[in-house]
Amino acid sequence: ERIKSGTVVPVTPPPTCPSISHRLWPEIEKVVHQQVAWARLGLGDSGTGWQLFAEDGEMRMYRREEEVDGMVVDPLKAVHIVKGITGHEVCHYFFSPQYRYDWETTLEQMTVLETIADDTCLFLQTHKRIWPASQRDVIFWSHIRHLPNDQDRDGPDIWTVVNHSTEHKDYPANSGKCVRIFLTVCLLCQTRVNPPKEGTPITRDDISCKITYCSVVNPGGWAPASVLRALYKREYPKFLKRFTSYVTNQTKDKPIMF
Ligand code: 18C
Repeated sequence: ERIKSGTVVPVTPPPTCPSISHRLWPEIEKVVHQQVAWARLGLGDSGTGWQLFAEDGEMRMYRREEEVDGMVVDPLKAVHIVKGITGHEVCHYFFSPQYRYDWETTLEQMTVLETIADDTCLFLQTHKRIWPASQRDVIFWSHIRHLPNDQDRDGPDIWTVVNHSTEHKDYPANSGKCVRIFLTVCLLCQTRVNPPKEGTPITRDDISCKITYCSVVNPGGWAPASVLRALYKREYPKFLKRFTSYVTNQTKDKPIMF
């Protein structure tokens, strides 16, 4: 496909070495396991401790109010069900650098610092500044993974993307105009298929995707709690609605990617 003029094409360096021998690999394995387990727990049986702060159709967002040294680090858990798309598709568009400018509205600049493997990249991102606070940047590894369902034969497979902050010797934190934020994000998706009439192929009307999005962001420097919580309340629903609509639009005329 020809690239339209004016399209920003991110430069993605080729993989450096097999991911298993990469310095970050033990941490990636550990954090992915922890995050998947945490996301799969959902809200627990009674949702105890989680405060609903945004709701729109099938989407529900919950937070726990937490502070570390006076800084808001509220964990967030969101659940959404979207018809017509698969978990593989959702994770593909969330992970792949070439789509990020299309849906990430707070992004100013994204650089792929390293391609660790086809399923693992290291990103440096700067985000839009909110006056009068300092601009924020973040360095994180991002890993996409398919978890086949080997426990429950009727249960759906899982696709996940985990993003987790890390360091990079060439880009020390808080050395320029930006304050470094620290984050852990897990997007976890399960595809449900309504079996179509015998002999007819599965269409997008037969599928839906249950999405769980968990995040913890440390803003890095002090910002008033009320301002941060207002920002979360506005930006997280905006992100999840915009991103899922984007995936729906991107995939509607394409073959289903299971
Ligand atoms: O998970 C998401 N995106 C991934 C791919 O980009 C990845 C990165 C997440 C970075 C999130 C940090 C964004 C900082 C934004 C700064 C504020 C910009 C607001 C601009 C308004 C015009 O995992 C989806 C992420 C959805 C982000 C929701 C907003 C989260 C706010 C975090 C606040 C951090 C502190 C900002 C300090 C501001 C002080 C007033």
